[in-house]
Amino acid sequence: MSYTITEKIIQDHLVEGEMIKGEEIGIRIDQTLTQDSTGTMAYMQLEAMEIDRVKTERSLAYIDHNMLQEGPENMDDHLYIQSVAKKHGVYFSRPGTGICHQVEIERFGVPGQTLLGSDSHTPTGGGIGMLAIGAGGLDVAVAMAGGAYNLLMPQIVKVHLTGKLRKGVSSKDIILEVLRQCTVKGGVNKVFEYSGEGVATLSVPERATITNMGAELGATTSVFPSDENTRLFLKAQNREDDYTPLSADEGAVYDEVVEVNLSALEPLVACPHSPDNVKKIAELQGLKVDQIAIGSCTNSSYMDLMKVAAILKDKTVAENVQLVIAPGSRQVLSMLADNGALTDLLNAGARILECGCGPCIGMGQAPRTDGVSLRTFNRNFKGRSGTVGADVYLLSPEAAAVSAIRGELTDPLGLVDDIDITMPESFLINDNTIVPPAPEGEHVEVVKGPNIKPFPLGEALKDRFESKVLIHLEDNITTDHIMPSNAKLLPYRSNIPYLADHCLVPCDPDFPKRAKENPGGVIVAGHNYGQGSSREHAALAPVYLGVKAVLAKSFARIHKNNLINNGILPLVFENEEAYDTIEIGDVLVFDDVLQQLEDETLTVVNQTKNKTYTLILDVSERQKKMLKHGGLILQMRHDAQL
Ligand code: MIC
Ligand code: SF4
Repeated sequence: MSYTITEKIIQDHLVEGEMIKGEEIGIRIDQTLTQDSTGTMAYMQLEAMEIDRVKTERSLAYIDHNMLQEGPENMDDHLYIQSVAKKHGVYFSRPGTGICHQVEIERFGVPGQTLLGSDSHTPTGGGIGMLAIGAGGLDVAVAMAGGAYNLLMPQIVKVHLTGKLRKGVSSKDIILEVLRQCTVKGGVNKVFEYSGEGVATLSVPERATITNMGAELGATTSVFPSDENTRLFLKAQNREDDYTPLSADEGAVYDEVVEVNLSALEPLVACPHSPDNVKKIAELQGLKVDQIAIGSCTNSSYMDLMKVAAILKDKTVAENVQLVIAPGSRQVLSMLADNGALTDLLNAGARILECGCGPCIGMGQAPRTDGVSLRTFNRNFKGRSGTVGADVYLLSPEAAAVSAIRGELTDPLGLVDDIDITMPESFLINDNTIVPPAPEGEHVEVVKGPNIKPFPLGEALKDRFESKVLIHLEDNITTDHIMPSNAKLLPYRSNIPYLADHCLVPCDPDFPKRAKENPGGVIVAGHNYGQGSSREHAALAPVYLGVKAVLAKSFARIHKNNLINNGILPLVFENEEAYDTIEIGDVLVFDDVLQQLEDETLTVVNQTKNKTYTLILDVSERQKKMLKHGGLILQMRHDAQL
């Protein structure tokens, strides 16, 4: 038999089910990661499972999102995570160490292993040959407790890379091209596996840019082979022992093939307000720019920032532009400081931010009213930058740097031919801000600030209920719409009652009020509902508001799991025309629900419109059980009493 990389790693970790495409399997998780804005909930859920020590090979808790600290809430969250991590056997990456995905690749990623992270960009680890998957906090808590991670055996897409990138074209352009071809909903329940002669031309950080932004395809994950470049990267990180070669077998079978000829690729840009709205920079050349932000887990590696520094050396950022740069990790920042590149950036007029997510999640640096911001990030959903009217464009570090000098969107082709940055033979290594857990048995007090409120629980599924339609939404609603995040809201990630008042407000400011006045309501949506982040808050806030079901044309993978884990029914219209006949305020009657749940098809009556709809519940037996109990935690409590 010939196997793909994905199949090889899954086979090595398979603990439940069979590798049959589309069927649920369970895999053993070697490593987990959490970050602070999803971490508080994940660790409260771990505490609820009453597990003394995590059972994974290594688990890490990062602080990278919530770093503005304009009130006590953020640092309270940091201290909770620090103490709970220490107690339960989790390594703690102190704030300032860097963005979880960047640090993970640098210091912890191991080819062939599995990684589950409570952040949708966990697939960054695919750049080093891991099967790295993003999930909701509860799934990560289960993995930390030693449980399997359940997923549908994915379809495998071969992304065949031929040729070699020209100067001025970067790995960001490769993933933008894949997004252009496949769209933000083209990757659901698929793994994108990279192959072809072009792979060897890309370093691990370049590969990580691609696997990182593969999240925007809605994919389960993306993965590169582990080869000589992987070995050299690990060696430079003084981790050569972690290297194992890994590649697909000759004759491995793929479900789809995407072709990208690197030699023919041109610098690209994702236009507002979706990462798949991709155009050639050349077509938009000259667009006036107000702000440029370089960084995020997609493009903040040492090599990315060295390229930027080389382009900016002895130049000045255009008068009309504010340039901000957030290095991905302390390793990156200290190397730039050591070799003088930081001085080049500062002298050009760049503002250096601390190592963290920063503007990517709207934690500062919101653009001006109706401004144009070019960013090397991965998401440009409307309002995510903190300025609702701003237009955010996503592009490579090279394109961002040349645009910063000109003050307008500029195609880097032909402008950066003299820039030559290669991988260093050794990176600067200092893990002193990664705090190890306490030895087993040592007493550690868990510190919980007053803003940390218990997570909400649903209730067991009723056999009959009536629900009002609370909102009617279009396609591609993101979790940034459902549970917005910005400098004002991120401090409340451990306070669902507070956050619930902001649920779906970008779509309809009256939603929270309407939901509270009509408990037990439903959400109606189009395709790809819940795309984007892994934040479980986009399910927990609706739970708090009493939402019982989401009726959609289709769902994004992580959000669908988060709904099920928390007891909300994810129902898909059998006939999409039904979507058009429903309006806000309609009363839907759900009857004989428990039997219909078993049948995976629900007949629901719209009492207001006198219509009947057929809705598909595409879930596994395991998930049916959760839904019946009102979510995994309630199911666990129920099982524990038996
Ligand atoms: C994001 O990029 O949207 C985030 C913020 O990193 C999220 C996690 C979160 O909402 O805390 C993600 O990608 O999962
Ligand atoms: Fe942080 Fe942005 Fe990456 Fe999310 S996408 S982990 S907010 S840098």
